[in-house]
This record gives sequence, C-alpha cells and structure tokens, in this order.
Amino acid sequence: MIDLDQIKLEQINDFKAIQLITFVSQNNKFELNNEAAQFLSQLKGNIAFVVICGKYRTGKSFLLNKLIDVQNEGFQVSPSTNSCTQGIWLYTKPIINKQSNLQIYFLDTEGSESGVKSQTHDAKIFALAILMSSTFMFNSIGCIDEQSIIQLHLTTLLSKNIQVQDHDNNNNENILGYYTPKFIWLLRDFVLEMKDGQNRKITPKEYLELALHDDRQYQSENSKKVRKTLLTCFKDRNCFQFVRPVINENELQRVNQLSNNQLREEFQQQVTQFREYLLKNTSPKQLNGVNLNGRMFCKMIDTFISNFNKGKVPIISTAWEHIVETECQQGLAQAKQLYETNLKKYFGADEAKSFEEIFQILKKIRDESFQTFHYIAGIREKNNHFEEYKKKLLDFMTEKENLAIRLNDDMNNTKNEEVIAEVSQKLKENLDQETFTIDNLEVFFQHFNEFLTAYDKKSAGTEKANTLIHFLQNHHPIIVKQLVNSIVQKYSKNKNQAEEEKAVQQVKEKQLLDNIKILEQNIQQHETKIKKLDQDKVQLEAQKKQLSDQLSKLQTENKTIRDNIKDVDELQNVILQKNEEIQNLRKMITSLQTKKKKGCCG
Ligand SMILES: Nc1nc2c(ncn2[C@@H]2O[C@H](COP(=O)(O)OP(=O)(O)OP(=O)(O)O)[C@@H](O)[C@H]2O)c(=O)[nH]1
Ligand SMILES: [Mg+2]
Repeated sequence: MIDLDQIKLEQINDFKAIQLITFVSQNNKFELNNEAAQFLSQLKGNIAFVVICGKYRTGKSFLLNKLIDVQNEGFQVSPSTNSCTQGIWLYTKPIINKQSNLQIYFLDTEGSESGVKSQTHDAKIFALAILMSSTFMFNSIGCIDEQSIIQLHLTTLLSKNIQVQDHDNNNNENILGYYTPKFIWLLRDFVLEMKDGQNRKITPKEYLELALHDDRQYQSENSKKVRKTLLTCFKDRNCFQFVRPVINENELQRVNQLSNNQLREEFQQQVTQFREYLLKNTSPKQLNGVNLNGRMFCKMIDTFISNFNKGKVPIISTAWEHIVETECQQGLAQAKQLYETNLKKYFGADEAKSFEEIFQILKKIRDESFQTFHYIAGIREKNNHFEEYKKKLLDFMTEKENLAIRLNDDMNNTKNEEVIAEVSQKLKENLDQETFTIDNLEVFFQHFNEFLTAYDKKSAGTEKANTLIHFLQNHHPIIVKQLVNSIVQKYSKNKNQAEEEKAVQQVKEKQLLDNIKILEQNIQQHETKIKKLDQDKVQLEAQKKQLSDQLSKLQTENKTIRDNIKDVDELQNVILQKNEEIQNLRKMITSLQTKKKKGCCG
C-alpha cells in the first residue's frame, strides 16, 4: 500500500497521460502508480472523474483525446488490432466548469474481451472504473442490440466485485445503486435514425431506455440479466451517439494523427456537444455524500486495489473508513505542521512576550490549527475517528503551549533579572549608603514605589511576580536591617543623652546635697556660735550687771571717794579707766550681737 502522507508533492506543469493503475501480471497484482498518486494527492477543490470502458479497439482513447482536445500528447491510440491501453490511465489536464469551479479529469481503461486477460481481470477493471467514476461511459460500436448488451455483462459481476457493507450482502445490488455513478452509453459509428415502435423520432436517452426496458421473449437470459442490473445499479442514465470520425478506412487507421478540421464536421459537433454536456452534468466525485479531494480519491483507489490484491472484494464502507481515518491523520498532520510553523513565526525571535500577549497568540494559533484540522478531518461530523484525532491534536497543542510558555518564561526571567537590576539601582545605592532611616520613611517608600512601578512596566511574563518576590526576599533583610539600625541608633543616642543629663543632674544633686550639708554644718556652727554668743551674752550681761553693779558700787564708792575726797585725780583716772573698759565691753557686746544676728540669717 502506498503511504500517501509520504508522497512528496510536486507541481506537474506539463500535461500528459500517466498510468494510474498498472496490472503486474507476474504477481497478478494491481499497483497504484506513484506519479499519478502524487499528482492526485495535491488536487484541491472539487474534482470529478469521467471514466470510459468498453470492448477493446473501439476508439475509446481517441474519443477521450478529442474531448480533452489533445492529440499526440493524449492517451495512446494505436492503429493495430492489438489491445493498446493497459490498466487505467489519467490525463493530467482537466476540462473545467468555470461556474462551479469543477475540474473534470478523464480516465481511460484497458479494453475488455481482448482475449489476453481473463474475464475476472476485466470485471475487476470494470468494478474499479465504476468506483472511480463521477460519470461512467460505456463505449460500443453500432446500435444497442443483444450483442452490445451482452458486452455489458460485466455489470452483472459488479455486485460480486463491489460490496457496499462488510455485512448484509443480501441486498447488495440494490444498495450499490446509491454508490454508482452517472451512466452514459456511447454509441460509436451510429448512423441510424432513432425511432420508437410507433416510428416517432426519439432522443438517444429515450432510445437507451427503450432498449433497457425491452422485455421481448427472444432475448437471452444473459441479456435480461444485464438489463435488470443496469436498471437496478444505474439510476441516472443517458446515451450519446457519434458518427465515424472519418469516412475513409485508411484515414480511420491514422485518425489520431488527423487535425480536428480533417475529421467529419458532424463528428466534431457531436464531440463539442458531448463535452458541453459533460461540463454541465458532471458532479464532483462523492462517496457517502461527501466530495472527495485528490488525496481521498487516491486513498479510496488504494484500498480497493489492496483488497483485490489480497483476493478480497472491495468494501465501500471499509474504504470510507480508511478515507476518513486518512483524512483525520492528514488533518492532524497539517494542523500540527501549521501549529509548529506559527509557533516559530510568533516565538522565533529572542524577544520575550507579556503574559497577555502570549495567551492571545496561543489562542489564535490554536484556533487556526483547529480550523485546519476541522476542515480536513471533519469530512463528516461525528465520524468514527474525528474525536480520537481531535484529542491527539489537543494533547499536542497543550504540550506545545506549555513548552512555549515555559520558554517564554525563561526568556522573561532572564529579561526580568536584567530589568530588576536596572530599576533597583537607585534603591540599592541608597541602601548601600544607608540613606534610609526611621525619620525619612516616606523617602524610602517613594523610592520603593518608583522601583515597583518601573519594574512592573518593564518586566513581563507569568513569572514576573516571582522574580520580584525573589529580589525582595534577598533584599528585605538589608532594608529591614537598615531601618532597624536607624531606630536603634536613634534610641541609643537619646538614651546616652538622657544618661548624660542624669549624671549631670546627679552631680548637681550631689553638689546641692553637699552644699546643703555644708550649709547645715555652717548653720550648726553658727548655732553653736550663737549659743556660745548667747552664753557670752548671758555672761556679758552678767558681767554687765556685775559691772553695772560694780559701776554702781564704784559710783557709790566714787561717791564715797568723792565724799571722801581723797586723791580725786587718781580716783578720776580710775573712773576714766573704768569708763574705757566699759566702752570696750559695749563694743564687744555690740559686735557679738551683730554676729549672732548674722549667724541666724546665714
Ligand atoms: N470505427 C471506428 N473506429 C475508430 C473510431 N475511433 C477510433 N477508431 C479506430 O480504432 C483504433 C483504436 O482506437 P483506440 O482509441 O486506441 O481504441 P481503444 O478502444 O482505446 O482500444 P484499446 O485501448 O485497445 O481498448 C484507431 O486507431 C482507429 O483506427 C471510431 O469512432 N469508429
Ligand atoms: Mg485505448
């Protein structure tokens, strides 16, 4: 089996016929040609396939060349009696319906009944042709008669060579009708006038219908069976007639070398009309109601071929499952590729992104990838493989997202470290210089706020807070220590001052006490002196009294003396002397009194 995902897509510029399916007689196997698979896998948009089948040497390849409007570079046409076309061929140039943008490709098949290959082989080619067609053309020479109908006996083998489901084979032929293409019978060298039983002119389509519904008794069982199968399996039927392209037998042999204007005008017109019909009436190739792209078409053929090669009958439902799974795989692969490309595009630069930015980008590329996946894998909602591959994609994207966030965080962390080093410069300088004290806390907070604002503005990423916390954890001991130091310093300064003042006070108190003591001593001394003075006063007063007494006595004596008048002068001197003594004593008393007074007050 060809791994379609591994096929390298190349633009095929030159149009040519390429072999699509080869039959390798040595091992009795069909092969899907690599070049054709490569070509088909890159086809985008709506595509359709018109396939021709029929007896060998009946001008099939030649007619296709005329429909594509190519000559030598078209399908191979040989003048000999030997079977020419082998296997199934594809022409790389389509005819295009510009309105519906449908590319219609032509497939040429090897002629049946060549005698070289078995009927089983012919039936397989016929079955493959039916399975590949959007429009199936059966080519025969002359009118529709018993002989030409029997040529279509391969249709009766269809239900043996194509199975719709892998179970319930009873109704296979009827169900097959839903999977078969449009059927067109091409009548070559047809020169007769088409008329019904009542001799009325009829269209080729009516002619075909009459032939298929003809149930006259003389028909063979084989013929009846073919008619019945055609009516059951092909619901959409039509018929086209062509005159011989040239009249001259010699020219007919080299008909492929003739230019268009050398062909009969009627034949040219019929070709043109038929091409127009195909352009208008061919539908995109579908399976299960879904338009197939080139890759899906390729996968379908590949599955059918491998079934035949294994000796099995191709099962449409199995082929469909393979197609769906291949598309899911393809959807997953393309979505992953797009995701990786977008990741590189948005996260390729060394520049870290902000938290908000990264989430916006991741959402955008997640959506884009998912859309791609859905576009390819969602060929039918809720197909059997969709959810499984969707989960694979989601897991893949989640893993990549986590990685992207981690890488971005790493980038951010490095950047944030640089930012924090830059914006904390001023704060650090002040800390180093121990500028902050308990008395200028507002300055500290101002610096700190400036630092926080600048960091918040310049930093980025989910880990920005952690970087800040880490910084603060490292620096807060310094900040706290410095502030505590400043508090300690302030209070220790106040304490010293208070102690000094207290000491001075104590000295003063001591001095005061000492002074009081001295004063008390003085007072005591003075009191003692006063006491003494008092005693002296008493003594002196006693003395004074005594002296007064003496004076009185003396005065009395004086009087007596005077009376006695004895040595008055001497007595007078004594009196004078005594007066002097009295004067002295008075002075002493006065002085003592003064002293006492002072001692009381001092
Ligand atoms: N009578 C008749 N002969 C034709 C017509 N077109 C082509 N031929 C002749 O048939 C020969 C074979 O033509 P091809 O186009 O190769 O026929 P084929 O059906 O593709 O043959 P295989 O590939 O062998 O099956 C040509 O060389 C012509 O001589 C036609 O419309 N009528
Ligand atoms: Mg041919």
